[in-house]
Order: sequence, then structure tokens, then C-alpha cells
Amino acid sequence: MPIDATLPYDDANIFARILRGELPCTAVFRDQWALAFHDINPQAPTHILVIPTGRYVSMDDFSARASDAEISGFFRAVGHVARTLGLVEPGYRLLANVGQDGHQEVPHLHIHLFGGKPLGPMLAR
Ligand code: DGP
Repeated sequence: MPIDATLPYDDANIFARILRGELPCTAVFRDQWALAFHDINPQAPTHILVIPTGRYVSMDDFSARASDAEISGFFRAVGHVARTLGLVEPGYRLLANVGQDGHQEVPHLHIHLFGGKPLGPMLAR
């Protein structure tokens, strides 16, 4: 079920539990600002989720409340992960779902990083 992105942060959400080490993930990168790990239900040969280490529901919440250091650290981590995984030369796609119409299912900001094959147009036509 998609979430309401205007609700307060829920510390019991699945990505909060992964950040605290209560649930496993297959991590590819972690620093002060971000954690990147393989999506449990990959939609492309490479499907990584990059999440901020701070408590933010969505991109809207993050852009409104995060510090400049958190924002720059997070987006530098996204770029670092893409470069490290060799996605830049063939190309890749970033996606962040927000709220009900965006069909966001986990209420902790996450950027999907897809690659490893030609991905086609962004939306079905
Ligand atoms: P979204 O619809 O943008 O909220 O996508 C949520 C994604 O999170 C979806 O692609 C599946 C992934 N996901 C959900 N639960 C887990 C989990 O426990 N572990 C991992 N690695 N990914 C998960």
C-alpha cells in the first residue's frame, strides 16, 4: 500500500530497522550520510536503493528539513555508488517515489538506482 508522505517519521519502518542493523541487507556502500543496498525485489539487473541515514519520510521531507551537509552528503553518495558500480558509461536511471500517487511503499526516503540493461522509456506509453 502506498504511504501518506505527510505523516510523521515512523521509527518502525523497514529501512529504519535496516539502518539500526535489526534487519539484514546486502549493502554496497555506507558512510555518515547514506546507506546503499540491493533492492529485495529487483526490477533491473542492477537495482540499488540509496537511503539517508537521517530520519526523513520522503524527498519532500528531506528537501525541507535536512541540513546542507546531509543533502550534499546524501547526493554525493548516490553519485559515488553509481560510479562504483560502473553504471555511468552505459547509463542508468534514478527514481524516488513520493506519497500516494507516487506509490511510495516504504516511509523512509529512498532513491532507486536502476541499470545493467537498456531501460526503455520512463513510463509505459
Ligand atoms: P517504493 O515503492 O519506492 O517505496 O519502493 C520500496 C522498495 O523497497 C521496493 O522496490 C522493495 C524494497 N524493499 C522493501 N522491503 C525491503 C527489504 O526488507 N529489504 C530490501 N533490500 N528491499 C526492500
